[in-house]
Amino acid sequence: MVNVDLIQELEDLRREALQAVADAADERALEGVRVTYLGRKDGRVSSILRRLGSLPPEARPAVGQKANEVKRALEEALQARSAELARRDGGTAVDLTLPARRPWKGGLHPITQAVDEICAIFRDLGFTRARGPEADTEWYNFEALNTPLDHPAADEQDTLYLVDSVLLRSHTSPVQMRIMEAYPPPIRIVAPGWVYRRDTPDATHTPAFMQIEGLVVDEGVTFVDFKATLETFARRYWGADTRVRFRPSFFPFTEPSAEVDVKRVIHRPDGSTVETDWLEIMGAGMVDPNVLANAGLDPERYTGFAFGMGPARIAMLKHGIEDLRTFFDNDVRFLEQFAT
Ligand code: 2NM
Repeated sequence: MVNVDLIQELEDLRREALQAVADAADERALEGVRVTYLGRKDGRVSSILRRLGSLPPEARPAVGQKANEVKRALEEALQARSAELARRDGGTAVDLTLPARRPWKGGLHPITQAVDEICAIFRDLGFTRARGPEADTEWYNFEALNTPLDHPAADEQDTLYLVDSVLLRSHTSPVQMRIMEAYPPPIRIVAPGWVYRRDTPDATHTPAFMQIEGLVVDEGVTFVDFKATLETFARRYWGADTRVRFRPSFFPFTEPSAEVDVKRVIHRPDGSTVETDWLEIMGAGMVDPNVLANAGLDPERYTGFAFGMGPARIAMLKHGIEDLRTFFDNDVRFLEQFAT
């Protein structure tokens, strides 16, 4: 009779335990169920198995078999429910429908982007990209460009000399001098590159900075060509509705000289527009006859115009960046905003 009672008890235990497994709301509750029925010390199925030895011998096989059957069924149910809970909890912890976070693979520096955009516009206008040495002589950097060595621009205080009469170029104009010497007109070039000045870094100065200068020399080049070319550039870069203004200025190597300013039209998302203040984007002018003569060109036959700008300044205006130094901190959090 004992074995019949125990077998009935095991059947009841199975039903009760499987229900408890199904009701377990989380992994903790499930572990509670496991301990209640299968716990090594006081588990209700375990203790029946432990008591097997005290049963009459003829009752042992049937009770043992039933107890093991219940134990296996319970173990399977616990495992299945655990997997089910993991799937459910996994589903709330990780939203598999979110787009993956892509690692940043790098991008062109915002100054490099500005250089490329500016050069691409001049390329459409027939200009070639030209390069030259970053260390050059006083002749190419100053004297040939109509800038005597006692001129304030040539002051040793402002220039990084390497050895006597050899210095880090303070502008890319020496490139234009070398091109004029090496190639006959017509000349249409842009010369982007690093230039160096003895400056203390602040929000608007760095001792090394990127410059783009341009030069056009041919027979019959006039002030109209000069204005039209730079106006076309400004409108292509800043937008077709940009206003362009030429303000009288002075450079040793151009006469007359001008500062070129733009006034941009900002288009707001609501369709309205607002104009910016006048922004200075470059210096420019008609090439001084002395400069052409220094390059071996006949100033009676040839005329030309030249211009110079700082792509970092252009990038600052374009992106609303306030401090030039942020371009050179190499902080990826800053730079990755401009990656395309
Ligand atoms: C500027 C402004 C005005 C310039 C002049 C020359 C050269 F070589 F033809 F004389 N190259 N670049 C020039 C003229 C540069 O930068 C603000």
